[in-house]
Amino acid sequence: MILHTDLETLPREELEALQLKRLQRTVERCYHTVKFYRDAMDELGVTPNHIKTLQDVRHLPYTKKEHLRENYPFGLFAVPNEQVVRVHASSGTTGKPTVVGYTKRDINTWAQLVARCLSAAGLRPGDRLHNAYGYGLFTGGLGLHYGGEELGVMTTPMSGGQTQKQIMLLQDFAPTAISCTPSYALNLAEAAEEMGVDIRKLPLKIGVHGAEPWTEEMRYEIESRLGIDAVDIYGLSEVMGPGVGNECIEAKNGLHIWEDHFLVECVDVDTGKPLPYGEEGEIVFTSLTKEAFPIIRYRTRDISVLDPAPCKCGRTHVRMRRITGRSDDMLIIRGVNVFPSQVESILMQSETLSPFYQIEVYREGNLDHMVVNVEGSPPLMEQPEETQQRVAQKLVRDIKDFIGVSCNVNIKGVGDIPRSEGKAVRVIDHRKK
Ligand code: DLL
Repeated sequence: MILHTDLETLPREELEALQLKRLQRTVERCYHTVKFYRDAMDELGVTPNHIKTLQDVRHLPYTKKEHLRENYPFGLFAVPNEQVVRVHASSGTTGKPTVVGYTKRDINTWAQLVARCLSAAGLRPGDRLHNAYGYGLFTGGLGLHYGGEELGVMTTPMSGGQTQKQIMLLQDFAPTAISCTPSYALNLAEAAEEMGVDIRKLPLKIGVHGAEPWTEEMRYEIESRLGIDAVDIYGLSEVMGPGVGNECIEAKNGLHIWEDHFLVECVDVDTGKPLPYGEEGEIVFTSLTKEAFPIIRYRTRDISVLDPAPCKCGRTHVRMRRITGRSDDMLIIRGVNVFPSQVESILMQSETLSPFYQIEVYREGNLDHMVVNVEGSPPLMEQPEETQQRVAQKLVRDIKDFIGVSCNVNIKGVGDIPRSEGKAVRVIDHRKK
C-alpha cells in the first residue's frame, strides 16, 4: 500500500504554481514584518513585487547562520512573541545558540510533515515508534514525537541515553520502528549483542535515521545488524527541524524534499551562484508556509546534489542525494578536501573492523596530518599484532588510493572509541585549538 497525499504527487506545473503563490506571500510577510529581511532586500534594491516567477528567488539575499546569531534570540520572528508557542535552539560549539520559533499552526504543519516522512519510510497508523532522538532544545525528539502521534502510531518518548533500558523497552513494547541517529542505532545494536539480545528477532522493521551524515555502507551495517530497513530523514532547526525531506522506502535513493513547503536550491559553495540539477553544491532553502520563523534562502552548508528524475514511488518532489557532509566539516589535508563520510565508506567495507571510528587532525610544523582511529572487530583483536598491522596498512593504502591523502591508521580495541548517544563526533581537529 502506498500512502501519500495528493500534494506529494502533484504534477510539477501545479506544484510550482503553488510554490510561487506561497513564495510571494512569504517574501511579502518577511519584508513587512522582519527588519533584517527588509534591510537586506533594500540593500539589494529588491521588493516583494520583483518575485514574478520561481526563478526570481535568485534576486533575494541569502540568510546565514551568523544572521541568526546577530538577531539572538527572537529578532527574526515574524509574529509577535505572544503568538509563539514553542522555541528550539541549536547548540553550536561557540557563543550563543541559534533560536527558532513556532506558532500553533507551525507546530501542526511540522507534525504533518514528519508524519509524511514516517509514512514515506513505510510506517502506517497502528505501528509503534521507539523515538530515541534527544528531547529538549534539539528538534529531533519533539519533532519525531509529534509526527508519530500525527500519523497515529504509538510513540514512546525514549530520548537518547540509558542504552540498556532502551534494549529492554525494545523487547517489552515491541515497537515496529525506531528513530535515532545512525551512530546511535549501531550503539544500540552493540549493546543488545552484549546483553545477549538478538534485535533481529524483535518486531522492529524500520529505522528512521538522520541528523548526521551517514553512508550507504553504514546503511548496510545498520540494516544487517538490526534486521530492519534503514531510511534517511533530513532537516535542520533553522528551516523547521526534522521533516524537511525523507527517503521513500520504495527507492531508498535520496530524500524527497517536501517542495510544497520548502523551495530548494543548490548553489556553488564559494560564489553562491545557483547550479543546475545534477551538480554538487550547497543546499539552500526558503520556507513557504512558516509563520513564526520564515526563512529566505538559508545557506545550510550541507553539500549534496538535487535529482529531478521521476521516482518509482510516484512522488513528484525532487530528491536530494544523501548529504556528503557539511562544508564546514570538510577537512583540508595538505590541500586535499576530505569529508569524514569518504573515510567512513572505506572503513565500512572492511569486515574485520567495527563501525566505530574517529578522525584526528594535527599540524606538525607546516604539515597537516590525519590519523584515523577505528575499532577492530572482536575476532581481529584476538589475532596477533602483525595481522592487525596488515589491516591498518591496507586501510592506509585504500585511503591514499580513493581519497588521495596519506594518513596513519590506528586499530583500536573494542570500546576504545566513545559511543554516541546523539550526533557522533567524527572529527577532532587539534589545529583549531
Ligand atoms: O539535526 C534535525 C533532525 C533531527 C534531522 C532528527 C533528522 C532527524 P540540527 O541539529 O539543526 O537539526 O542539525 C542540522 O544536521 O544541517 C545537517 O548538517 C545534519 N543533518 C540532518 N539530517 C541529516 C541527514 C537536526 N539525514 C544539521 N544526513 C543539518 C546528513 C544531516 N546530515
